[in-house]
Amino acid sequence: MSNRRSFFTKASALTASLFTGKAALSAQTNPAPVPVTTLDVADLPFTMDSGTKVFNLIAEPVKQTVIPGRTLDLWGFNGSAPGPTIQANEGDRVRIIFDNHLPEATGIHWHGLELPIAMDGVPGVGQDLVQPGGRFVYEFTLHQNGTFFYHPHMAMQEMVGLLGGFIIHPKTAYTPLVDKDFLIALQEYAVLPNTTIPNSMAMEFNWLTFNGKAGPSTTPLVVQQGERIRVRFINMGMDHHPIHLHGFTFWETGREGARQQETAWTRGNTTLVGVAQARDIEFIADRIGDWMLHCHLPHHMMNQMVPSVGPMTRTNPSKVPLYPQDAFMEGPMMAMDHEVDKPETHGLPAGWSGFSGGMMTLLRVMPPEKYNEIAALIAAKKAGAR
Ligand SMILES: [Cu+2]
Repeated sequence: MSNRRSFFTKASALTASLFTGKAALSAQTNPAPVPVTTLDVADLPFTMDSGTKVFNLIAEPVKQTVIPGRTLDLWGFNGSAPGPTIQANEGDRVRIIFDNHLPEATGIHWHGLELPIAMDGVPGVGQDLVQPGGRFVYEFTLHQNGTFFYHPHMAMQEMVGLLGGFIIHPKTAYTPLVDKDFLIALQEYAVLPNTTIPNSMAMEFNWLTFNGKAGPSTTPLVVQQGERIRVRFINMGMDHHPIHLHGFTFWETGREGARQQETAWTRGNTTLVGVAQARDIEFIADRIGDWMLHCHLPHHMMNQMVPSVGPMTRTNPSKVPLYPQDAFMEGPMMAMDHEVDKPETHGLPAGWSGFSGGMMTLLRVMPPEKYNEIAALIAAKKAGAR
């Protein structure tokens, strides 16, 4: 009888995990939100001062390697573009000490936050410009929760890398609980041949990035089968990006500024992340595989899309009348498996990297033993880096 009871207990637990993800099993014991992971980008550290979280944010020129061999001269924050992710909690008082190490004046806008006008970061309206070498201290209380971001309110500066995520965790975790929560910042750059500096006036872009990396340099999202996953997207650029996930039908659960009530959730496999918008999607990773997650604009799925650099043409087009003559941008000759090798790419089929470019990454859903193998490799790499 006891065996039978335990069987039913296990069976109902399994059913629960299939429908709501593993996290639901611990919903009553651990309602705290999981931290957000921004792959390839650090979190901004903070210190405490009498109950206030104090962050130091520095705008500065940065070298950002988008794929091996292509390092761009961008403007970013604290060494990267996008800048480090700020994570805080609803109800927190935050102080952000902002230093301008750029060669021109700026100010930082907290995109979507409801705060006093003097903290809104619009030079000439709510505050004076922060001059090169200057400092401005922002301080406000967070009464919202959701996916936000920060950027200068200076159009051309927005086009050369100055963006960062600002996550405000709710007081109690959103339900159903997720096991993993990722942030992906969408940016695009127009870098003319023979330069490493983006042309901020251009309307056509050749470097399309997830968290400052173009495929295949983007780090895959590695998750364990059965986990409930949230991915948040933020977009700052000139284009709206239809972000498509293979293999799963997700719920869109949040937009810039707020989590949506459950009755407003929509299902889909592609979410259009417009300029200045955020989109949160959630799904249960119940299907093993290496699934594509990418912007579906064809020119945003490849690298170096500049007409004057000598595109690689298809083989023997002249033999086939009306054969498309344009470049093909993926294939074995584009592979760079070794150059982008990291724990998260462990075990991918040889040559995989020839088929990834631009705003593209992989969602790797793994059975426990393979997941643990990669987790061990990641831990070893971190230990080696210390
Ligand atoms: Cu796109």
